[in-house]
Amino acid sequence: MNFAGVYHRPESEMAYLYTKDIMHIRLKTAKDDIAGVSLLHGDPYSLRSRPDLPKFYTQPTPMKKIHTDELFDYWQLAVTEPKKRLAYAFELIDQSNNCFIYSDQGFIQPTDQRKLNDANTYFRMPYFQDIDAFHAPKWVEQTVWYQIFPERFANGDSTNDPQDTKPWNPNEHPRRQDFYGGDLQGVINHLDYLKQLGVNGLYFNPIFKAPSNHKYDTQDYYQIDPHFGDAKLFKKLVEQAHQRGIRVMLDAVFNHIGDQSPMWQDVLKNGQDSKYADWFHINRFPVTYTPTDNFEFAKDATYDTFDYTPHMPKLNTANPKVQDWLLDIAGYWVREFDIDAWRLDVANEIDHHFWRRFHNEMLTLKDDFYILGEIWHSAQPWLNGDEFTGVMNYDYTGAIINHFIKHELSSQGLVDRLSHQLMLYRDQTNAMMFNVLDSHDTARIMTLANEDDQLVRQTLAFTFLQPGSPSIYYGTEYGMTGGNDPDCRKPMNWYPDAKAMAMHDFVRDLIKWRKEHWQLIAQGTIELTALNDNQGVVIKRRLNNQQLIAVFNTSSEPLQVTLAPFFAQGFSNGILLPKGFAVAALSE
Ligand code: ARE
Ligand code: CA
Repeated sequence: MNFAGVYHRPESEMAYLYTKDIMHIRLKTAKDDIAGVSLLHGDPYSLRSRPDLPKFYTQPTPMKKIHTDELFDYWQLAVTEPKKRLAYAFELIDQSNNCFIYSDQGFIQPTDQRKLNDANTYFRMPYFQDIDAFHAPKWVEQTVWYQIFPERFANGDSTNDPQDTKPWNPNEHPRRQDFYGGDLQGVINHLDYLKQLGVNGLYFNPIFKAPSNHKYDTQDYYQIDPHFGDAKLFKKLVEQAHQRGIRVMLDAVFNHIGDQSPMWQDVLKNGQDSKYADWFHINRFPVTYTPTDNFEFAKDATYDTFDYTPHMPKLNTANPKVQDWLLDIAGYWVREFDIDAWRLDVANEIDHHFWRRFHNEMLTLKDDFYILGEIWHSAQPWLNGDEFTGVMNYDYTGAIINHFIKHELSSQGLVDRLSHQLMLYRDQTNAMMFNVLDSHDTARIMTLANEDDQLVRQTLAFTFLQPGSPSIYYGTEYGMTGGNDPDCRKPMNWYPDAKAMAMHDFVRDLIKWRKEHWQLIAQGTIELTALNDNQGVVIKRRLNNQQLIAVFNTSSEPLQVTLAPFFAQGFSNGILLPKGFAVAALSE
């Protein structure tokens, strides 16, 4: 037995409340090392009161191997305990039939009655505290998101256009400073379009007053940018979206503020004497500042910034005054405008202390509020139930692109990667992920796929079968193209040709399917299998009697697939999958 490969951590994603009285327990062991794992479990107090019994638990309960990645096997079991307090340990049998018990005191022999009768031997969940559990807002499980970059979605009011607004041309390559006149009225005008497409959540890039076209350099968090509209119009937008069953998520840019903000301007003017001096991370006075796009400048700046841009001085969120102010802003848009979610910009560079306050305040205002962090790497520290509900799943994006499109990751590599990611989080957290193939920060999937429509359809279908909510970046439904920022921000193509319409109908059907089967996708188990010789991937989802099998041919050749091993019975055998195609079967 590879003892060093065995790992468990209480009260983490390896031992958590799934519902208020069901706990999920996980164990990690070295890949292919262990033949079987069972859980010894019971109420710790019953052990003390019955010292005569050899074991306080009844029978060890077998755990299921639910995932495997490059290095490890992952075992899981759902348990409950009438007294809502749990002591547990793992009984492991290796390939040569040796048995060991893995406990809070390390490995012990199964014959060691003295240790087995000692409550302190066991891992503990001292009490099932529902208030500490990770709670997933139900509506998110049923949501298909649509991301809108407001300056580029639709121009519904030419009277608010910025100076030098360019004609709306979806084929043009936008430059960094260009304006095209998109606004909130444009979104309102297309709410019925979005409703027909089937999406039921809108994620807006920033809409507050800011000089740039992307508005990540906020000047005033309490004001809608005048080029987009005003508070009254935004209120109307939220109301009309809600009437159509569509939720609204805004972008909270709290890591930094824009250099045109009154706070930063005051620091520039008054230096150390500014009442905002400790609102920022200033390393030395006097503050030297050159408003330039040249990132080289900020490498030696006197203050901390987002990335190396002088336009975005970093806020000191450890300062209680800054915290109170940001929380007031966050609350204002929930209370007064009834938004349903915040997406948190550069969420990983802001302190956990602030995010815990943020979580408490938002959930007090709306108990099913969704908090989405922008984090590009693994995010366990933020996803324990007291900070974020989900993160933008760019880790997933990378794996999909590397396998389906770049072919730098094998089928087995993809399965390993996705399985690994799923095991970083609680099952209910996986259902809260925001799964994107592209966004305003990346090249568009159509361009990455070399404009191969079929390949894009395949990655979309694959994404819609994953735990988590899929998000469509505006224009993906019409197969829009675009390289990295700013090219991925072209004006929306409102005059689709036949090819674009075919993609639209595919996306619409996929959304409809996802919404009809939300329970299976959000709550069902998932099994991923690589097909031999790097030919593709099989996804198996199951919830009660409902079962879905989808086979994706990701090789460059047609592929003969025998479905029999994946199904108990009843499905036809030997389907020929053309290159870049997927087949799915559903049994109710
Ligand atoms: C753009 C260009 C720069 C250019 C600058 C000049 O990207 O190359 O020099 O303009 O003006 C916003 C705008 C961007 C703008 C940026 C700075 O949308 O167009 O940059 O402001 O002015 C990391 C962060 C992540 C961040 C990305 C961009 O971790 O939080 O970088 N994303 C958010 C938003 C952006 C926004 C900002 C932050 C700033 O979503 O739209 O930019 O408010 C790897 C790393 C990630 C890294 C990622 C992308 O995978 O792991 O950490 O994300 O690459 O670079
Ligand atoms: Ca306009």
